[in-house]
Amino acid sequence: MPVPLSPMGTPARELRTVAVQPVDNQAVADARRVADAIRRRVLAHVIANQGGYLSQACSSAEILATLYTAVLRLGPSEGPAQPEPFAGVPNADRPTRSGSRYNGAHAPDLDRFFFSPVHYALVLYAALIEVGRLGPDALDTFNQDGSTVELIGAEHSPGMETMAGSLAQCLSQAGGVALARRMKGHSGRTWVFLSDGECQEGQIWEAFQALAFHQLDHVAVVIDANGFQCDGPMTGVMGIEPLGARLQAFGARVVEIDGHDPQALIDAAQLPFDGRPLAVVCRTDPCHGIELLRQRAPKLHYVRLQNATEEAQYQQVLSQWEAQ
Ligand SMILES: Cc1ncc(C[n+]2csc(CCOP(=O)(O)OP(=O)(O)O)c2C)c(N)n1
Repeated sequence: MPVPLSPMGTPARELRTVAVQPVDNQAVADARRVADAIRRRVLAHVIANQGGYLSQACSSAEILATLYTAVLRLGPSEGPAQPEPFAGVPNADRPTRSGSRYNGAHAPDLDRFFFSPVHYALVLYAALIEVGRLGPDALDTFNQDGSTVELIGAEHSPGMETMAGSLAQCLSQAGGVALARRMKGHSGRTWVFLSDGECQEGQIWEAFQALAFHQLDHVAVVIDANGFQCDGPMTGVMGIEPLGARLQAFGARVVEIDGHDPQALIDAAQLPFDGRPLAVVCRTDPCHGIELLRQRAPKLHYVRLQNATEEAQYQQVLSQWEAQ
C-alpha cells in the first residue's frame, strides 16, 4: 500500500480511511507480461536501428503496462492499425487527427491520457502494440520522413494528444482540459505521465499549483522518477528532492511507490478523491531488466550501439528472453 507523505517527507495520517483492495494476481500478472513485452520490443527495435530510447523502456515499462491494462478507463482504439502518414500542418480545412484516437473516443465518463515526455515515444508505441491498440507492424515507419510514428512524438503520433516536445508543458494543457471537463460535469479522470527531468522546470510547479487551487482531484499525475535526465543523473544536473514533500507542499496528494510494482500503482489509482490532485512518484531503475545497460551509466539517456561487439551483447540479452 503506498504511503502518503507529510510535507517533511514522513508518513502522514490519511484523513479518510483507504479500503484495502484485494490483490488481483491476474491483473498484476497481465501488467508484468505486457511490461516484459514492451521491454523486449523496444530492445529489438534498438538493436535493429543501432540505437534508441532504451533506458526509458526499462524504467517505465511496468508503469505504462499497468496504466493500460489495469488503471485507465478507455474506449477501444479508434486509430488505424498501421498509422497514417502525416497529413500536413493542421489548418481550418485540415484539423489535427490527434494520436489520442488510439486511446479511444473522448467520452464524459471515460479517462483521458496525456503523455508528456515525448522522447519516450517508442516506449508508448510499444505499449500500444502490446495491448492491441496499434498494429504489430506500426514501428516499421518509426522516425521516417512523413510518418506520424515520430522519434519525438507529437500530437498526431499514436497515443499522444498534445504537442509536448518542449518538455513540461503538457501538465498545464491537461490541467486546462481537466478543468473544462469538471465544468461540464464529466466523471472521467485525466491522467498525465511525466518524467522526473520535467520536474526541473518551473512550469510543472505552476501547473500543480493551479491543479491544487482548482481542487482538480480527478487529475492523476504519474511520474517516472528514474533519477536521470539527458545530461546524466538528476542529482548532478539539478536535484529535485525531496520530490514527494515538494509536491505535497504545492497541494498534491502524494504517494511514492516502487514503479516496477504494478500492484502499488493499482492501489494508488484506487485512493478516494480528497480535493487534491494525485501525484504518484514512481521510483524506477533506468536499467531495470537489462543489467548490461548499467555499463553505460551515467550515459543512459539515448543508447547508440557503438560496434558489432556491443550489438551482439544486446542481441544475446534479447535471445535469452526469447528463449524463455
Ligand atoms: C523545455 C525543454 N528543455 C529541454 C529539452 C531537451 N531535453 C530533451 S529530453 C531531456 C531530458 C528530460 O529528462 P528525463 O525525461 O527525465 O530524461 P530521461 O529519463 O529520459 O533520461 C531534455 C532536457 C526539451 N525537450 N524541452
